[in-house]
Amino acid sequence: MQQQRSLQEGANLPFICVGGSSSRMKTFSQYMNELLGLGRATDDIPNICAQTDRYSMYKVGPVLAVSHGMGIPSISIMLHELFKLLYHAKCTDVVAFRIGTSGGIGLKPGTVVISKVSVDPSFHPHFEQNVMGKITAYCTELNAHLSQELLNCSKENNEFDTIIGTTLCTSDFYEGQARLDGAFCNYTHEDKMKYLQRAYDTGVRNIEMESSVFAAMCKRSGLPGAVVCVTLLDRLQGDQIDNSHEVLAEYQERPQKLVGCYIKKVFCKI
Ligand code: R2B
Ligand code: URA
Repeated sequence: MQQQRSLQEGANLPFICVGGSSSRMKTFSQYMNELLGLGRATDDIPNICAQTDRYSMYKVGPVLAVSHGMGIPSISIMLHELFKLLYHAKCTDVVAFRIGTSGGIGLKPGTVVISKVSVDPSFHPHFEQNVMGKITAYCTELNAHLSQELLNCSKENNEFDTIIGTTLCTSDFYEGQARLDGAFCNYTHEDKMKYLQRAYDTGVRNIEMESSVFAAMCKRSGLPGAVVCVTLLDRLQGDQIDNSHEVLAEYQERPQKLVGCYIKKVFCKI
């Protein structure tokens, strides 16, 4: 029965999971293989996009895990190509997740933030797409039902703090996120703290670099989408990520666990 189910769901690919790092997406596919009892040998899940350096792609049963690199342009290219692939493969009822890392604002490091909406650096809830000099603003709200289901998974597991909050999406890690430790910095510690406080006051709880276009493209294509990112540090306390490698590795498993829990629940009901 389990085997039959996995074959059926393999033909239709309901769960798209994207994340920045190629190795993290490989680990995620191995984790999902175990969690869903798909019975593949761990080292027998190949990168099916190995011919290109653009991204890595791993398929296990109903899960397609794809890496997207860093920043809006990088994820945008991958999502265009992925959505075309889903269209030509006639996939239906697809749900999309971005799992990743972020900087927290006023949160204990290791807290997982499920994005309610992604805002731009001026705190507007939209993604501006410039096409031939004409700017169109696309809505960046994430799917509320899916976000709530993910939060429920966290409550059931009760392993780490998880909240639903606003996510700030920037085009730069340093000046774009008000860091003081980049190569250039024309503002003061006080300016930085004012900006981060303003972000917090508008509901922003974490900062990362891809959620806006992910949210906008999911909405445009009608896919329910969720963004689940762990916070690696509290930006109100500093700019540098200084936890040990082991601690950071454990933090990065947290979004995978939440999304895995949700997928398992849905998969086992099918
Ligand atoms: C989180 O971490 C990366 C920057 O270090 C970026 O891709 C993101 O969104
Ligand atoms: N990713 C970001 O974009 N910012 C951080 O501070 C940490 C991870």
